[in-house]
Amino acid sequence: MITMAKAIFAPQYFSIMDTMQMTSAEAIKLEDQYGAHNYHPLPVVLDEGEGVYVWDVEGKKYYDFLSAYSAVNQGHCHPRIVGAMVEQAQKLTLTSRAFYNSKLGEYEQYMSEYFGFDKMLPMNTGAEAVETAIKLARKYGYEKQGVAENQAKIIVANGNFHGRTTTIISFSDDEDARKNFGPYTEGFVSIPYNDLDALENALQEEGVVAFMVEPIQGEAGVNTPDDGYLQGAIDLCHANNALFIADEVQTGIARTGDLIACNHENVKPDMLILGKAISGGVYPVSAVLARDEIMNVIKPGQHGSTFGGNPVAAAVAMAALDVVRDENLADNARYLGDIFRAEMSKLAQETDLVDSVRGRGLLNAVLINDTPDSSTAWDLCVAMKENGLLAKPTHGNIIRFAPPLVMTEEQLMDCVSIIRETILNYSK
Ligand code: IF1
Repeated sequence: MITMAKAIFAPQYFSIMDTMQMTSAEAIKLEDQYGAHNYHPLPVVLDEGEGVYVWDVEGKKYYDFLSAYSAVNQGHCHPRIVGAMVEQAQKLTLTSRAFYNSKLGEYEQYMSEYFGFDKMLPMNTGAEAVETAIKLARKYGYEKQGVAENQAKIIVANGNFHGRTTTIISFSDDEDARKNFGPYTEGFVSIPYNDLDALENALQEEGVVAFMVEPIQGEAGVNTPDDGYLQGAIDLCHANNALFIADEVQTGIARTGDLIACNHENVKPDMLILGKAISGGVYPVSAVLARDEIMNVIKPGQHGSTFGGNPVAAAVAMAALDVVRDENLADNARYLGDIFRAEMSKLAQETDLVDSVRGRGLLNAVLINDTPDSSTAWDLCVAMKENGLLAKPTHGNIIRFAPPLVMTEEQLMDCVSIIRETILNYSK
């Protein structure tokens, strides 16, 4: 529909290619034939997005309840963010860091002040930012904490997801993410999530330089820790000369009802890892923020990337974070999240199919009452798709629900109705 509207009201955007739009089946067939099979997408082919809505190639409209895994917090194609990208892209897109550019210093100051740190190191993907934090923590340990060379250890939590590089999957306990990608990188100690005694014991090991953790574990099924866990963890780290590193790639940027999830406990991490919605889903942007004492262990030529800190990323990120502040997205996420969990808890009373709901802000998951290897969660997501709402199971029987944070209460209640009707009318 939007395509036809473009043709009538904005012919300059209507290209002959639009009349050649392929069908969903054709698009899926092309991906199957020419694309690596590293994903198993829900059978829907998206073609347009605006705010909380997406449209498939046949023009069917959906609520997006995944937000590209919390990258589209500001809503699809937010005009302020797209506008900033287009304006910068017509001026200067990439210089590399061989030269200075007119946007990076402004962006670095903006980010450092926005999140309250001395410095930021710009990268592109979340995994690159996680790798950057690992390198910073190790180097800080060797050069400032007297850790013996190549003996640095970083504590991580069971059930973690921090990305898909070979070092990061080396400390994953998810066999799908890890199996047959060895040999694995050494120097990581895994402990149970949400267990301060386990953390205290692990911190006694020789050479521990940091504890890296997701304040809420997203992929593991939106595991929210006990209140006090983050404060307890950072206190234990500091009592044992270790850094507390928060991976907020998914929980950051207002998703959980605070700017970053650590703010829920007023915890200020030694290193903050951000990605995804820094750009509103418009461009790959990630970053690590830290105080000078940590960040200054990196000297020229010791780390970087071709696109890290490019002018377009800078312009997009500043616009995207302006939107988070100006549209009060954290408050909206907190307000709507409370409503969503209340409605899902009511639904759990109405049907045996729903076990429980958990989460914070608009990062939530519903536990389906079936075995993790059952197809029930998947089948429910396919049925919700038919009813105009897109969500996807995380592990097995858990459905993650994470809409853009710009959603209105009316839209949320419309989505609750779709979820409720789909589940109540579901039969195997
Ligand atoms: C996929 C979910 C998975 C992340 C945290 C770093 C990264 C991620 C806490 C790496 C990325 C994405 C990756 C994507 C699906 C999604 C995801 F949890 F968000 F749902 F996989 F667990 N830290 N999460 O969540 O960032 O390099 O992807 O930019 O790989 O399937 P990235």
